[in-house]
Amino acid sequence: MDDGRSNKNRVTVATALVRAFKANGTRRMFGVPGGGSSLDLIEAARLAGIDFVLARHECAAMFMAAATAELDGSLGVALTTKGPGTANAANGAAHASLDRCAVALVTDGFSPQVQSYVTHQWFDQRALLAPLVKAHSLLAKGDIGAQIERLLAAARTPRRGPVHIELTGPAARARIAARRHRKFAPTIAAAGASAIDRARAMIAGAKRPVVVAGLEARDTGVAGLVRKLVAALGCPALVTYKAKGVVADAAPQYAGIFTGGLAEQATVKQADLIVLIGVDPVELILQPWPYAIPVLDIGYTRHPVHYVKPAHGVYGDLRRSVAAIRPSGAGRGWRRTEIRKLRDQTQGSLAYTGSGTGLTPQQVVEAAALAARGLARWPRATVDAGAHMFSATAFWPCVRPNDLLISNGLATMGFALPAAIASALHDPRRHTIAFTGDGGLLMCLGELATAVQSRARIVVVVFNDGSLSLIDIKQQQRKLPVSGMRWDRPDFAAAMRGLGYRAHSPAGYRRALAQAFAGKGPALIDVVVDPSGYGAQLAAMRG
Ligand SMILES: Cc1ncc(C[n+]2csc(CCOP(=O)(O)OP(=O)(O)O)c2C)c(N)n1
Repeated sequence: MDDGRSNKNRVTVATALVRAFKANGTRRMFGVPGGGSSLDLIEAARLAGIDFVLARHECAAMFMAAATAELDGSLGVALTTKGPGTANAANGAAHASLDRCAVALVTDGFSPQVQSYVTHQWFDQRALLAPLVKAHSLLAKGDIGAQIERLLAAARTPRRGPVHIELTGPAARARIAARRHRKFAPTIAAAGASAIDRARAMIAGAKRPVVVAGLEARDTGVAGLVRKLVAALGCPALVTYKAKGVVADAAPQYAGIFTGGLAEQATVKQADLIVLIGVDPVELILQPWPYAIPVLDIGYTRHPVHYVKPAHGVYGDLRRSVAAIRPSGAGRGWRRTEIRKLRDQTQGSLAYTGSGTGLTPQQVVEAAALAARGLARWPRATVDAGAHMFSATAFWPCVRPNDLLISNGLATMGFALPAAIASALHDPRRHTIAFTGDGGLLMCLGELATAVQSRARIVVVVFNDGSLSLIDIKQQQRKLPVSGMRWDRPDFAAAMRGLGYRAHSPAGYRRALAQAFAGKGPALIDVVVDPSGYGAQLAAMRG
């Protein structure tokens, strides 16, 4: 804190903080500001060359920060005011926590002096966010520079997650000694040689191994090694939703998505060893582990709560672990044709026939993929929570890691649009297509204005079924009367007047896609979909 020494070589806490962000790769911050520390941070960021993107809701700002951290491996940053802004950000903090995204959430706070007489907007912000964040600081006392480094290290060390900085205006403006912040690189010890040897022996002894790649396998340097491993083993590779693209959909080994449900069981039940690479148990659905097959678990750390007790675990620097497992013989028990058949069978089980009255969700995704073929770069997809998610994840092909962004650990609605905006800002020359239900879009509709203002190159495709379908079908499965699930289909295209195209027919949808991809800014296609096949699809996916 300010000890009265000369101001030479001294900077405000706000400046020190944004410099540390910048050293950790931050290029833009997202948020909805308040009148206290937010203003100091925005100005310090401007001077440091970090853009501030004004979101319309703090939760969306957190989703944008989290998506940015996933895409460029940097530190995502969001800022909010105190009280309502902090409370609004809480669901975003839950997403960053359960989807393992390195994010600094800087909220305004109340100084002890103000707290002595104020109750307006006050609640214990630290306590609200405590279960969601890895670390917290007021940055008000002690060695502030060291605290900043500790916070950023906590956010960026696997399992990555959010940290909470509760910064009052006076604390942001206090002066501290300037220091050089460096990019934090987590030091993760390599797994022991004997653990690696045993893993190698298990793989060599397996005739029909199957590899399941999870969210940690997206990390730089890891995905390429996973691809080499499955190619050398010639075995089926499944990916979690977040790991789509770690093994490309077009790869001969690609066998589909792994959720812990039913759809993948045809493949996995034929294996004699399940090799989990970077799978975080948060990625799997609420069902017990269905296999009695031995599991080899390779990851950064052992997860204390897991669906399965692995026969063997290799924990440490993931890249080095996967690199060290050089298989000597291929998984002799698998034939390529067999893997292709299993993949087709799994995809086939998710096929969506519908009632013939409108576009099916599968058609919506496949037509978008067809229209995207003409583009110079394959678009990134973002996907919301809901029944449309099954078709979007199964039928949208991915080439590289993070070609598809999704909230899976938290599985929150209202994610796809903000994540698409972050994706477009990260990669302005590449299109992003946001697949969302009408319910999810209604939760973050204001971010369409953010998309327009930031000229984000996004195409929002709304599966407009006038219903919270995923819950609607669960209500029907329980033979309960339909109640509390449906509304009149909103006319989103009208809401997006001047940008939107409403599509009732396959031909109308194809025309809209062509126009949307040809445009430079955001576009929205409001597709009237037939929801009649969701029940069968859910049963095929999860059992
Ligand atoms: C923030 C939030 N609220 C509620 C839920 C529970 N939920 C999961 S899917 C779903 C329905 C989503 O409806 P919609 O966005 O229209 O997509 P659809 O299921 O119709 O494809 C709900 C309510 C959730 N996951 N996240």
